[in-house]
Order: sequence, then structure tokens, then C-alpha cells
Amino acid sequence: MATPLESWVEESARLTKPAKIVWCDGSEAENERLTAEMLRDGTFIELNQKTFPNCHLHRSHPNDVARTEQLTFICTRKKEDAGPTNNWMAPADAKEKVRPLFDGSMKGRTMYVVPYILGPEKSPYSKIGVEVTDSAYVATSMRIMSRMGKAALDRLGSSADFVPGLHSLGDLDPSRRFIMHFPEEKLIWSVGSGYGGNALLGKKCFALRIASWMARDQGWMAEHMLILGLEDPSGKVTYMAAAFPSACGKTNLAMMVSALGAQGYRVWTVGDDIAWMHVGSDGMLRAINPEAGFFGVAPGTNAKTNPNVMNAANRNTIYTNVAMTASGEPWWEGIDGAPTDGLINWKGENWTTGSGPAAHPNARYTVPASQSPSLSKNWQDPEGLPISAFIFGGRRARLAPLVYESHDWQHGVFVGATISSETTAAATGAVGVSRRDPMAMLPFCGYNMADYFGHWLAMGPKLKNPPRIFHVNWFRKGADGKFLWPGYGENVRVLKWILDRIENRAGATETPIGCVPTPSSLTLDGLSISRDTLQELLSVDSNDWIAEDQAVGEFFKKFGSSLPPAIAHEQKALADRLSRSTVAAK
Ligand code: SAT
Ligand code: MN
Repeated sequence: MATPLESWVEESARLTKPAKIVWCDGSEAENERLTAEMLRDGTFIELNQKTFPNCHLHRSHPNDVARTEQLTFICTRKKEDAGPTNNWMAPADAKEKVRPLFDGSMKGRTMYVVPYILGPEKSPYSKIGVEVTDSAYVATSMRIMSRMGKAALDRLGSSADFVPGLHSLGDLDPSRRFIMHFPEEKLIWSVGSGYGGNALLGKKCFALRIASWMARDQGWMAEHMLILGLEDPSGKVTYMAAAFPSACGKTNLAMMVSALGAQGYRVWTVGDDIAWMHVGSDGMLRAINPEAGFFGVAPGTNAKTNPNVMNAANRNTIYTNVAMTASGEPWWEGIDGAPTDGLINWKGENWTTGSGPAAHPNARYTVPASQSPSLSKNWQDPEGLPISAFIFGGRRARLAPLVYESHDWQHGVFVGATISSETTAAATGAVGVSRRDPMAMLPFCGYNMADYFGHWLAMGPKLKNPPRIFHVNWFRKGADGKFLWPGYGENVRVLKWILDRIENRAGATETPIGCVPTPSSLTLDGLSISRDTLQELLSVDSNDWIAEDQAVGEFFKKFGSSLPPAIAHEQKALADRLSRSTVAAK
């Protein structure tokens, strides 16, 4: 008797008609074989093997360089289950539309069966997915990003408990590109893209969109959050999870080299993009990282902004859409060192000054987590690590102070639900436009976001010790258009304040939006920052916030009567606090 997995693979092969089927075991030998094949057919370009051993460059099709949110659908029987912020299609219609694109799409090509575990191999909270793909680049990337191969097959056995994902490059024509999620049957179909979150189906498609649906049903949380541990001088580590939209610095924060290292504050990396969190037997929220690698944005990465990744991504790393120097080393805008003669841009052309960026702004490195010097020794703890704080943030040139703390769980959920950020190159479309991105999950929530807010509200009371909820903004600018805060390793000063709040030893000023640090409660020694700048960083302008809260109210109207009353209540309560404070100021 065929197992459920064998039957599904057979069915997928009948549809896509590959010349050959390869079951991936995740071994070193297999990786070498796939790499050699990709070097032969041009999918991989060899980088300098002396300075970057086992590193390769992949150039994706120029029309396929980022997630395509407009082509991403949640396919549920009822439209309201997908909600007003997702593209929706009925499952039968979606299949009718996309099946012809898969029909024969792997003719003459190899189909790779890629089984993978999301989460530590031995964790009861880990889950299994199987991606069928005609891209060897996807298969080798999945080997870095997840526990791929034999371990997953062994754990699955003959069970039907896996999330199938069918992927084919198709013809890479954006008009025939679809990323379809069927959460009711836990199925993913993606065709026409070979890039990142569109094609590595374990990442956004399963670990966020399908998993968020499962989490709502099963009483846990699947969030677009990094996980880090902040070690204090006594050696105690406090874990925090932070949600920022794509390409807003989650990887850099999670891998930070602390500016307060000499004082005994260190940051340990558990994850850089996704957190799965369960209520532990101790009443704490416990987080695992479903991934095993980092798919990070290369441009802007250097020895100052992320020294740990610079030390990790010099071996066994796949680079996508970066530039290449004449000596075969990866290069991008913002790396240490100016462009050198003979630079080849991300499209494979000779780069010249004035010919645009050499690396694509959304160029990426795919690096095994195990190579980071900052990796927490507890990162594979099967029970997950206890989360003491949630941190929300985004890119906001104005308005939001460096950090503030919400009043309680319900208010904190409101703070998360109202985050806004300027868009980045991680998705196609305009860059730098402000948009609401609740919990940084707008592109990743697999169901109605109003119900998602309700799920968040319901989780707090299940926890004996719910995480305290904060908001940060590293991106506030002064009147001169320059960033007010240095960011990167200095952000540890904000993490330390958060820790001190948790330990009830940091001062704060009550404002209508929440508690802002008193200037003396921030540890600023060794940092030259003027009193005026600090004041500007921490200031809360009630009139600006009145406008903000009105915009939030407008945004919430999208959800109609499905918006949880507690969220609407928080929006009005903030309006009241703000108007009282402007009256008091007069
Ligand atoms: O391309 S991905 O979706 O994996 C990256 C991101 O948007 O965070
Ligand atoms: Mn992300």
C-alpha cells in the first residue's frame, strides 16, 4: 500500500509529468551532486572557493526578485474566512485556474521531493512539510532553511500528518504566477516564481500562512518574529520576540553584537524571522524557531551592521542576486569596501558607475543558523524558550518614540495591531510608502485578521506570565532628515531598558500612548548623543497621535463588525487619553 506521501507525490507527478523524480535525503553527497548540476546548467555561479568555500551565486529571473503579494491568495470556502486584507479565491476556482499551469510543467525536468521538519527535530511542536519542486535551487535552499531529508521522512513514517506544497517554476511569466494557500486542507500550490518566500514553501507559506490558521484552531501562535536572548551580567538570559515587517532589521537585531558587551550584556540568536509559540506547562509562552537558516537581506550588511552574519556567510552560503567582484566574491551596496573594477551586477552585466545598484536591493544570503557565532546554545530546546517580552516596530520617520511600553496585554495587542511601516524591496511594488502592517503579519496571516486580533486577545489570559508588550522605532528622523538613533549594536540599550522594565527597575514616564523611558533610565554611557536628540527621540506629540489614532480608526473600518470590541475600545480609549492630555497642556 502506498503511504499518503507516496500517493500525493504520484498524483503530483501525473499532473506535472517530470522526466525524473528524485527523493531528497538531505545528505552532503546529494548536496554536492545538486550543486555540481546547477554549476553545469548555470543555475549556480561559482564564487571564490578560497575565500568563500562552498558558496554560490544564483541569479533569479529579473522579473522574479521578491514576494508578489498581489499574486498570493488565501483560498477558503467562505470569503470572510480570508478577511479583507487577503486576496481570496474559492478553492475550486483557484484549482481550476492554476491546474492547467501545472499540467506538464515539469516535462523534461526533474521533480525533487523535499521532505522537511519545521522546528527542532525532537520538539513535539515541530511540524512536517513536503515540497515537490522542479527547482534544484529551491531544494538546496530548503536544506539550509529547514531540517530537510531523511530526518523528516523518518519522523513522518506512513503518517498523513504533513503539509504538502506543490511548486513549479512554470515559465516565470508574472501573468501566470500564483501562490495559492488552501488552509482548510493544509495545502500549498505555487507556480511561476523561483524566489524566496514565493518558492521556499516552508517559509512564509507554511510556517506563517498555513501555521497561523493551525495555531488559531489549536491554541498557539505562529508569528513573523525574531527570537533573541539577552544575557545580563549575572549570566541570566531573558528571551524576547520581535515583529518587524520584512527588511526592517529583524536579522540584524537577532544577530546583534551588543554595544554593552563590556558590561556583560550579550545577545544570543534563536531565530531571525518566525516564531511558533505555545503555552508551556509553566504558564509561560514558549517559542521555537521553525527554521534552521537565515534568508537575510544582503544590501546594507557589513562588519558594523551585522558582524555575526559577515562571519557566518563566508562558507556554505547561497547568495541570490548580489553582485560579484572580479575575484569572484559577493558584493552589495553597503558592504565594507567600495566597488572595484570588473564588478558584475546582479543581472550578470558589467557594472559601471551610474548604471544603478550592482546588487538588487532585495538580494539575499541563505546561511545555516549553525554558522552564526551568536547562536544560542538553547536554540533547539524542544520545549521552546520562555518569552518575557514582545517587541513591535517598523520604519517610521516620524511620530513613534524610540521605545514605549503598553499598559497591559489588551493595550499591547492594540499596539501590535496598529503598527505601520514604510514598505521595502522585500515585496514588489512601491518602496517607502507607509502602510498598516498589524503584527508585521499583513502579508502572512492565513485567515481573517479580525479573527487574528481576537486570537491574540484570547491568548493573554491563558498565560500565567504573559510577555510584556513594547514598541520600538529605530528609524525616527530629525528635521534634517537624518536618523536620530544610531541603531544596530546600540539597540541593545533599548533591549536593556526592556529587561529593566520586566525586572521592575527602570523608570518610565506615563504618556497617552504608553510608558516612555525617563532619560536617566536608559544606559547611554559610551554613546555620544545630545540631550536634545534624546528628548526628540522620546517625545510624544499628542496632536500628531490624535491624527494617527484617527487613521487607525479608519483602517479598522475595513474589518466591519468582525473587529473585536476590545480593539475598538482601545482605539477610543487612546483618543480620550490624547484629548485629555492636550487639554491639560493648554
Ligand atoms: O522572500 S521572503 O518572504 O522569504 C522574505 C521576506 O519578505 O521576509
Ligand atoms: Mn520575514
